[in-house]
Amino acid sequence: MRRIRANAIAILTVAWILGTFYYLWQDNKPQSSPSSSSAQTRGRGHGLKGVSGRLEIHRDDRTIPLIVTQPPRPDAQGQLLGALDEKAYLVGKQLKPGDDPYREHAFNQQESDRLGSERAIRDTRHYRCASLNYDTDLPATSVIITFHNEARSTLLRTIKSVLMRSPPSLIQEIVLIDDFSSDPEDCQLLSQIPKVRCLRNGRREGLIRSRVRGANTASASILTFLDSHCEVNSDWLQPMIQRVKEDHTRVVSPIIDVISLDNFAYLAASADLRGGFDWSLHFKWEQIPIEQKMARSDPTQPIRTPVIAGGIFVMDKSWFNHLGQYDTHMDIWGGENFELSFRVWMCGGSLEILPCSRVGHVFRKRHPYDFPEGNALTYIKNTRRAAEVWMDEYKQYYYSARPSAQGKAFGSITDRQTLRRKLDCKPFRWYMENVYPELRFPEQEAVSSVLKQGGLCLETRGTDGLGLAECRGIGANRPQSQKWELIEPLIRQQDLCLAISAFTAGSKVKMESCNAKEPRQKWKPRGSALQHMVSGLCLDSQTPTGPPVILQCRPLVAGQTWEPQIIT
Ligand code: UD2
Ligand code: MN
Repeated sequence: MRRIRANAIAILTVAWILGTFYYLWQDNKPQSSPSSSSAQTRGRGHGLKGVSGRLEIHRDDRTIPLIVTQPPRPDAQGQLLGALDEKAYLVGKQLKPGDDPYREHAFNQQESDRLGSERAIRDTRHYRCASLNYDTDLPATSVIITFHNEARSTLLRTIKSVLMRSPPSLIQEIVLIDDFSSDPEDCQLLSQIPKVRCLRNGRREGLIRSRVRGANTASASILTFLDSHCEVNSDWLQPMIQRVKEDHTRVVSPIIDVISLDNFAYLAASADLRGGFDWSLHFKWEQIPIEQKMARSDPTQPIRTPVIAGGIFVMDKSWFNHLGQYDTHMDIWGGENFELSFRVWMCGGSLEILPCSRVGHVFRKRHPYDFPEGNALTYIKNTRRAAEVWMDEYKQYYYSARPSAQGKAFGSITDRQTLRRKLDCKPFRWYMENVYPELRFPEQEAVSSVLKQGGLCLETRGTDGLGLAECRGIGANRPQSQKWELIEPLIRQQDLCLAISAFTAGSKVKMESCNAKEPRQKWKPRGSALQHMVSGLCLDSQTPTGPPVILQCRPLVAGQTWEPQIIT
């Protein structure tokens, strides 16, 4: 009887230990649920707010996290905030009974106040990040936080998380720029915290000029920008400073986790996203292209991104200055992230997201503050400036996507155009081909036509074949196999594009998956001929029955004469 009891106890003990290990392992292992890779776009009340939240639903979104960032040691607590009376600071601005907790900040202030100035959060990094090593002599940074009427609890939590979760030697200072908030004490009182400095604007400047002011007074050689409602996570800073130290032309940002605007839960964002946009210059998170995803064997590697969200990034100070800081004629909010991103890429730098750096941010659905010139006009002014200076002939797509921008004032851009020339930046076409080839051209540009030669039409056959055949159907009733879209440099039919098989004369032309970056798919019209851009050879039907090839261009030769005829 005793033996049975002993055995039962032993079995239960082993089961309990195994269970505990399994539980811990589940929590720490890389996320594999399908939802973990899906970007979720949050609603946008006014249709202009450019940042969408992204959310990873965790099967184990428990209230008590197992892997948490280290809270500060109790003895370090006293020194952390210096002379600041934290309680008095927070109580000074609490909600009164009956107040709408969302009114002033567009997030649930009551929840934020209830949380206090610090809390443990889940370490959301891939488990492999924890074993990476960084240089011991990384340079220190100036953290720049600009704000206009931020809630005291979120602002203080941002600052405290930086002080608690960064190696102290890396934080040279925290520069707060109070962008003319109603109460100057929101900022002033915080300068009692060691390393924290407070600058107040004498009038509302907007986040762009405020950041430039902060950068100009920064004493460290590396700049770190943060929004005023963030919480940084374990080891957030080292990966970013390391990358910038290795190459000062890199501009790096963390994965931005989501802090719920309702209950302030800290939620891990998907690690498979990068920054993108549409032609109206509306920012969006998007999946990393499949080829890049397949090529990523190491989940701790940086992710190249066409644009950054804008609020959270690290940049070398001399590189920031060399590249022209920001366009200070942009007002209040919006568009500066495109301008900076285009400029960095086109003028010799790069942008990346570092998966081993995580920072939480409260994504909101509306702006809690006013825009003196109105929200829409300000966004148009700022994005028009970005488009006019940087997008060359591609700006026409911006205007077709945002017709209301035409004729709206945007001030003089001479200074920024001079800057672009002085820096000898590459054309926007280069950016499109090398950085963001996945950006589709607007639908309305895709005019369908037939490619006629004599009485015959170019058509596709089988999976990748081509040939000439009798033109069939009238107008929109043409068969799909004879409908072409000429969107420079591609000649496409749905997802397939005309491609040469080799760069030599006589090489066959066939169909393959479209990729605007692929040199074999680049064509341009030359008189009535279609010239392959790289080889300089022309599309030639050779014989009416055989597949087309590329041959030396010979003007007006029947086999090289193609008349695109638009299908109405
Ligand atoms: C995102 C960026 C934000 C900025 C913006 C485009 C993130 C996490 N956030 O919008 O940093 O790039 O896109 O412009 O990527 N502020 C001022 N003065 C103002 C208005 C705002 O100081 O007149 C402060 C504000 O208190 C906040 C920061 O600027 O700390 C960004 O504003 P936001 O949080 O409203 O912008 P967000 O996160 O929607
Ligand atoms: Mn923000």
